[in-house]
Amino acid sequence: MGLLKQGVFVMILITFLAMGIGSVSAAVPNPANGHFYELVNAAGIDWSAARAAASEMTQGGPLCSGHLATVTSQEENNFIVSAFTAGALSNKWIGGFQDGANSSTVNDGWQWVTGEPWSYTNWNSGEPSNHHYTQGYEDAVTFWADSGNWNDAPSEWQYWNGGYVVEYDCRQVIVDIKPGSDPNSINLKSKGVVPVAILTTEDFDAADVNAGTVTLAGIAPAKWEMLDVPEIWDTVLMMYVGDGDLDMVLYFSTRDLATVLDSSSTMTTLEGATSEGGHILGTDTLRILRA
Ligand SMILES: [Ca+2]
Ligand SMILES: [Ca+2]
Ligand SMILES: [Ca+2]
Ligand SMILES: [Ca+2]
Repeated sequence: MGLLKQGVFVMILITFLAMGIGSVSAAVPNPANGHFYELVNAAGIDWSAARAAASEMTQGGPLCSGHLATVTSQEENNFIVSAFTAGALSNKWIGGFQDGANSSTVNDGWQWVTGEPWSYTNWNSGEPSNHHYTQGYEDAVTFWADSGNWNDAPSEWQYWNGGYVVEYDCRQVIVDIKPGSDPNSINLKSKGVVPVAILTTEDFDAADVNAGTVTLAGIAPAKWEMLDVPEIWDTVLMMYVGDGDLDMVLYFSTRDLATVLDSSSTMTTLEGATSEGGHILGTDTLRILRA
């Protein structure tokens, strides 16, 4: 590696470290709540930087942004430990903290970054301790070494084996109402069906969607199939063509949609789950005709 290349490599490394992103595990879905979890190894990251980095991360798109994991039940704690192992979780931050007014105390004012109620706890024996109060109060939660239990630690601490657990409430997918046509006009008086595609992308396979769980504006599809929908503009053919990957196409009865959409509808939401139980979410625009 030449000097210049080395310099570029170091700069890239520094950029990654500045973002608080070291090695990131693949997101693991928890079928119990549909949320996805990632363990990020980021040596030397303090709790506030981890909180900021987690909030910048997304799962598929901005509708599904991350936050430091909020571990609000024994089931959720068990899931995280089984997904990543207690050893790998040692000294990794999660989303529990004390605000400034309560940071000098042991038990008061603990809360979650999402505002979810603070009720379940999994403190290691003797924790929370507020032990290192001279080095900044112990006001943030990490996993204790090799146990899956919790420790309160100074939020300024930068563990050599640090990092954090990110939780996403969903995974965003790309939804295309009436693939190959734009705008997505829907005539609510028609008796046909509206095709709606969930696109396969570089990091998402639409075949992983459990079609039986999908709804559009709360409506279940009449039928579905896998096919490669027109999605790329071909400048030679002057038309949209497929990209070679199979997408999921779901067909919704216009009469069913007419019960929930009206002439003011300009956007609608598709929801569902993957076959592994992760919650998926996507939106697309639409234009209602003759409503
Ligand atoms: Ca949670
Ligand atoms: Ca404290
Ligand atoms: Ca402690
Ligand atoms: Ca495709």
